[in-house]
Amino acid sequence: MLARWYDQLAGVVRQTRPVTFSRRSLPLWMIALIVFGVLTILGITIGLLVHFLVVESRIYYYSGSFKVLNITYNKNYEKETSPENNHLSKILETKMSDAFEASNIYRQYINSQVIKLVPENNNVIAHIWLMFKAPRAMKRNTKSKIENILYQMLRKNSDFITTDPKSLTLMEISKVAAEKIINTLCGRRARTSATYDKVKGGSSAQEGEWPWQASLKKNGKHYCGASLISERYLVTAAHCFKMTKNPKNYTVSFGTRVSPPYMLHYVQEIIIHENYFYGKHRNDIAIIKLTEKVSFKNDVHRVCLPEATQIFPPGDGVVVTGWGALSYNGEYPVLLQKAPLGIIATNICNAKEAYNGLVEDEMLCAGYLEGNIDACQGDSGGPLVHPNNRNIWYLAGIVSWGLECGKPNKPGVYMRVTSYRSWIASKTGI
Ligand code: 4AZ
Repeated sequence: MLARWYDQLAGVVRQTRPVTFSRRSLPLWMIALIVFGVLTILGITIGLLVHFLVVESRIYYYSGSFKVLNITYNKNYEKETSPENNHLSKILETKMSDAFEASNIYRQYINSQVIKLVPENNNVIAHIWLMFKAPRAMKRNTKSKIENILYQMLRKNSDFITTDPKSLTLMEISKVAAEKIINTLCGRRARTSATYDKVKGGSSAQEGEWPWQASLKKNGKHYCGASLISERYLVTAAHCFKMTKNPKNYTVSFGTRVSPPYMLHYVQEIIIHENYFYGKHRNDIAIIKLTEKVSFKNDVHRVCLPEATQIFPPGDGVVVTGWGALSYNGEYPVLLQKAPLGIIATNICNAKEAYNGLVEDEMLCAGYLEGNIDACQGDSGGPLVHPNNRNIWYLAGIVSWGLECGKPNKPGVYMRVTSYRSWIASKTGI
C-alpha cells in the first residue's frame, strides 16, 4: 500500500510543469506609497510605545511596614482613633512625606499614610500605604527608589523616634487591594482628589467625598440624614422617628444622589436615646441597625467616632452635609450638599441675642453668627464632621435643631458626639 501511494505521488510530481513568473516592476509612485505606509505604521507604533512606556504615567500602590523601636508599649496604639495612634502616625507620616518631597522622585509622589500600628515585643510595627505615579518603563526603578528613600529615612533617628531600617518591607499592591485597605478604615477617602475641598459656601458634593453620609427614607421618601459608623450601624437624630418607630417604614441609602436610592438597605432596629422626649432638644440621638451589612466601597464607608475626651475647639472648621432644604421651607436638592462651618463656643451661642441659654453642654453650635450658611430641614440626623491633622474625618456632631435656617445669631445646633460616645458604645459595641 505504502509503495503504490508513493508511485502515484511521484507521477503527479513528474507531471507538474515548472511555473514561470513574469517580472513586471511596480510603478514608482506605488513603491513610494508602500514605503510611506510602512514608515507611517512604524512611526505610529513606536510613538504609541514611547507614549505608554515613557510618557504616560500610571498610578502604583504599595504597602509595607517598618519597626519603631523606642516606644513604651501602650495598648492604645492599636486603637484606630486613639490620640496615641494619631500622634505617632502623624510623626511617621510627616517623616515620610518630607523624605519623598525632598527626593528626586518628588514629582511621582502622591500620598503616603500610616494605616495601622501593631505591637511586637514592646516595639511598634507601622504598616504603611503609598501612592505614586510613574511611566510603565520606570516601574521597577520607582519601587527601588522608594525603598531606598524609606531606608535612608529610617536610618536617621530624630529626637523622639528610633526606627529600624533593616525591618523595612515594601510590595506593590493592586488598585483594588489599595482601595480596600482605605475603605475599611474610618474617616478616610480612597481618592485624593484636588476638587474635594475647593468650593466655599453650600455646594454639591463630589462622589466619594462624604462616603459615610446616608439618607434615611420614610416610606421611600428622604426624611433625615444619618452617618455610617460600622458595617451594620448608623447614628442619626431621635426626632427623625417622631411619626413612627416601626423599622419597616424606613430604608437607608447612600451615594450623592438621593434618588433613585443607591445601595438600598433595610432597617432591623431603631434605638432611640432613653432620655429623649419628643418636642425637647435634649438627647436627640438614635442608632439604626441595618438588616444586612453594608459592603464598603470608595463612595460608601464609615466615619470615625471621636473618643469621649476629644476636644473640638471653637473656631475650628467643620463641614455639614445633607439633602436638606436649600432655604427654610424652600426646595430640596437631588445632589448631596456640603457647607463649611466654624465651631461656635457654647457661651457665645447662649448669648441673649442668640439662643439665650438653650444650648446645653451635650450640644455644639456651628455656623456663622452673621447667618447664611447652615443646615436646614431634612438635614437632621446627618453628620457634622471635623478633619484631624492627618485629614481623617471624625463625627463631631449630629444635625439637631436651630431657629429656621441661616438666620443671623441663630446658628445650627448639633448633638455633641463626644458626650454620647459611651452611650453609642453601650448600644453597638463600637
Ligand atoms: C429641621 O427642622 C432643622 N438650622 C434642622 C436644622 C436646623 C433647623 C431646622 C438648623 O430639621
